[in-house]
Amino acid sequence: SLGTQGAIKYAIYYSSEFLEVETVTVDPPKEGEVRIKILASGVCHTDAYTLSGADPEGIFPCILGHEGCGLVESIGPNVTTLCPGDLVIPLYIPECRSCKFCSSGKTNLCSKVRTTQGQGVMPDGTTRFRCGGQDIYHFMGCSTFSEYTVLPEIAVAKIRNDAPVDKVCLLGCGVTTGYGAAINTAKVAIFGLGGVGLSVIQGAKQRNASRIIGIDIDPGKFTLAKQLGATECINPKDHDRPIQQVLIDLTDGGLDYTFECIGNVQTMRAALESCHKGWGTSVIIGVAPSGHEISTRPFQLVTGRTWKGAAFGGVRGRTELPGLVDLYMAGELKIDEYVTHRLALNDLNKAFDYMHSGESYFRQPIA
Ligand code: NAD
Ligand code: DAO
Ligand code: ZN
Repeated sequence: SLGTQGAIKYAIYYSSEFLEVETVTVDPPKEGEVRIKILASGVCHTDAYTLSGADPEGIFPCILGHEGCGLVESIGPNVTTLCPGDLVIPLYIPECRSCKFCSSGKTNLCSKVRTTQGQGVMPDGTTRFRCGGQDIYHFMGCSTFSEYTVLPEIAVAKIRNDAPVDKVCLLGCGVTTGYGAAINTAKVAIFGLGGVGLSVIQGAKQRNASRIIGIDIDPGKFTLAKQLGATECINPKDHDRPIQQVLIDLTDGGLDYTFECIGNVQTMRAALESCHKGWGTSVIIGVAPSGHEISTRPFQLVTGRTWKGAAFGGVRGRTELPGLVDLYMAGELKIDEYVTHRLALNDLNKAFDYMHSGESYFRQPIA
């Protein structure tokens, strides 16, 4: 229920091993905050990872979800950039435009609310969710698996009001993460053809890459990868040699850029070692399980390869998401192709089942 209005609404919070639908009170926004009516949300591996209990930073009970879209329902005091009725995308990386990181012009990793967000609370140290007299924590500062949520104004991207919410919600994480990370370049390889990898393909195509090689152990992903711009696809299981060797031979010495979109430290190594000597750059996008470490021979770096990474595609959410929505509306960025199932909030556990079973996530043919 809404703190001030008493209407009954449902939200979802963690309870042992699955998600439960409960009635949750969502308090009104405090100073610098907005309350959002969530209209659509994607389901991402990071939600599943935290739900599984393997995430050492998971704080429970919480409301999961971080890939959403909705309408501003009400605003707290001193909110100047948003009004009730604005269509918005919540941001797990905010954009305050004043911290050291925002001011640097070099990164999107705004630090303004970093500490409290990691603790599952709002910037004033308290939570806006309560259930049965108990405080419920926020997740990634977003908690989009709820009919209402509260975010700081600096963590909300206002977008055009005519965008379809069940599509552009995917710009809240996966699509932006891949699309934003792509760079002007010639020859690229993408390891992992899920939502993130497919979006790197779209970004590479838009930036006129001459050769876009998709790599996945599931050939069911190749049809859509090619449809979105991959010039060729490779299944490492079809080869006896390590995939880096296959790629180096295929590309006259290696790729200009490679992107790891799996979250596996072995493929991170393969992606680096597939880069061309002297200039190749490998970008880590996949999130590896807690405690896993990357390795390679240092000579790989001595001989001019660069190893780097990006979060949320390096995109500054408030400034850049409206433009990505425009690209989608103009037909230049594909999102519809990624939507495999539509479920009601009550069926959220099914959405996780689909994701794990591979029935979802862009596998062709889709049942
Ligand atoms: P996904 O599971 O949909 O896609 C992963 C793909 O990798 C699958 O198609 C799978 O078949 C393939 N794969 C698995 N093992 C492989 C191997 N050894 N070799 C080749 N292919 C292999 O995942 P997604 O939603 O696209 O996300 C990809 C990664 O990006 C995840 O680790 C996710 O946590 C991460 N991510 C990072 C950010 C960020 O900001 N850096 C944001 C969102 C997601
Ligand atoms: O500023 O220290 C920081 C961390 C910012 C958050 C980075 C999140 C990157 C990956 C998240 C995966 C989301 C699905
Ligand atoms: Zn900042």
